[in-house]
Amino acid sequence: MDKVIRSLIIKGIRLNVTNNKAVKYGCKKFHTSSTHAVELTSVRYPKLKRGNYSRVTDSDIALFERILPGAERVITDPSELDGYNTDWIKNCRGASQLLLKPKTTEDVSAILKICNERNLAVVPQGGNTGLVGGSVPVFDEVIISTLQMNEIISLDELSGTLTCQAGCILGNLDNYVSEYNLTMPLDLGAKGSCHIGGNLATNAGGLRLLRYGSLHGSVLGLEAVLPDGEIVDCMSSLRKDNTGYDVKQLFIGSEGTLGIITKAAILCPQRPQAVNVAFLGVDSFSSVLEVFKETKKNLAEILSAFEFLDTETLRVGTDNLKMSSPISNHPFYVLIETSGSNSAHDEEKLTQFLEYMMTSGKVLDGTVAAETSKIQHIWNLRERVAEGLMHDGYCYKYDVSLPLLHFYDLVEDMRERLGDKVTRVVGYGHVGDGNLHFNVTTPEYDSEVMGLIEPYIYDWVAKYKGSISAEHGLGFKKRQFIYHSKSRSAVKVMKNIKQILDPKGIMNPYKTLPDD
Ligand code: FAD
Ligand code: 2HG
Ligand code: ZN
Repeated sequence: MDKVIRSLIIKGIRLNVTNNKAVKYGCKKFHTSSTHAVELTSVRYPKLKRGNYSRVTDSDIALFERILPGAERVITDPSELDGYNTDWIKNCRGASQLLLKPKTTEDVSAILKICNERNLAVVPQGGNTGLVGGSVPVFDEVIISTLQMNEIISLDELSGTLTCQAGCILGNLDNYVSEYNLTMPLDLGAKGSCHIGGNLATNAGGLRLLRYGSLHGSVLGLEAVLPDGEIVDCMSSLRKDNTGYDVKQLFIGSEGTLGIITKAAILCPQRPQAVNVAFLGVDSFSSVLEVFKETKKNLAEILSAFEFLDTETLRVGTDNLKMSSPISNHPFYVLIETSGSNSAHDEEKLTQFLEYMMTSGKVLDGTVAAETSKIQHIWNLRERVAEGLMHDGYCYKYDVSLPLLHFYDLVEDMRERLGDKVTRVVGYGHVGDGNLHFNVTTPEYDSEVMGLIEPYIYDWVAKYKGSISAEHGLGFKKRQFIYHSKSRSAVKVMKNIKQILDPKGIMNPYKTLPDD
């Protein structure tokens, strides 16, 4: 035992707010490489037909220039548009010839009114970090970007309610509220680029959903503009408000298909004063589950994240991003984060827990971060997987909810099915939320590999009553498979709502809802 236990470096730490900010809340901006190799979506999906929308004319552009005066607000230069036409994961590329950058809700309203009257299709875009092709045009939709809608409007310190425009970058908001000892209720690897409006539109989950719950609970108020330009004001900041239907919820997770979110009021929890991160090696996925069960039992009130990576995922960091692993190689790794208010108490609890897990043989090796840089390093191994996978070439990305008992069977089954046709098959994600990130890579897009993955994977997930999209949404790429996870009656209600709010279908067409 003692060999194994000796390799556990337990050094509890106390992170003050400043440390914590430096470690977890740095705002890394993503730099995307050349988009030239990305095939146009309309070419890759030749059966998809452009809707019967108008095309942008010179007089439309002149009108938009009058609504959005000043430099850099109406973009028509094709080379500048290229990055906005292409998604982060380089799977989808549209051919929009016009990007608009409103600053205010009124700007958005005026733009949409014209688009609706002219029957011009639009795609709302935040930080363009979405992973399902929802944020870029499929054909030539007008891109409406929230890049210039980045004002923090107010912070009510007493209630912890932050009110801001939709284009504020998540990491910037977190830095801002940290000055008041508050934290944003969500955190994700794309925090340096993604906008809060994009987070709401995708109902993003992220690394702390286990602790703070989904955005459906944290958003107290929301403002959105409907396709006809009408401004829907649901900007209440009350915790409790049961006056009829909760209209704001409709926009959370609607992926830009119902309207453009322009403002939000978000409830920010108290920032934890003590944060510890453990990185553990285990021998099997059933051990990951054992550790999860024990973690909940022993660390319940201070647990803030429970993530796992398989050994191939860790290699993405070590091979592609040249990062080092803090522990020796194992089939699976678990990342546990605790966040509390009493450092000594949390440290003691975590130390005792890990000692117990090591002696019982459930954990083979582990380390607890003692310094800021080490905590950052451990989180990077997890948060930068999506970035590292891109180094392999093309990435087939899946984000599913599954019952934990069948969680990893999917990865093993697919690995066998795909054999040596692919570079890598990886499984990782938010075990604590029952959310598996399953990714496959090849040097370039391969339709044979795609044919082996889809629809097989969706049938697999449906068999176990999982969800084909746990947190990334349906966007362009998954919408046709919606019936694998949603009943016909529920989709019918969705379509009825879409018809009422967007009768001309100009809002983000070809996304979320399936074709009839
Ligand atoms: P975009 O990508 O610009 O848009 C996403 C969708 O929202 C599109 O359909 C778009 O039309 C719509 N939209 C954007 N802004 C608005 C608006 N103001 N009004 C209406 N519709 C709008 N997701 C998770 O859930 N959890 C994670 O842990 C996670 N980690 C990620 C890590 C990395 C490295 C990356 C690249 C992505 C990750 N994502 C994750 C994906 C995730 O969906 C986004 O990062 C984020 O929520 C999207 O925000 P965005 O501003 O980039 O939106
Ligand atoms: C994460 O949790 C993101 O890191 C991205 O949701 C997942 O790239 C992925 O598959
Ligand atoms: Zn995720």
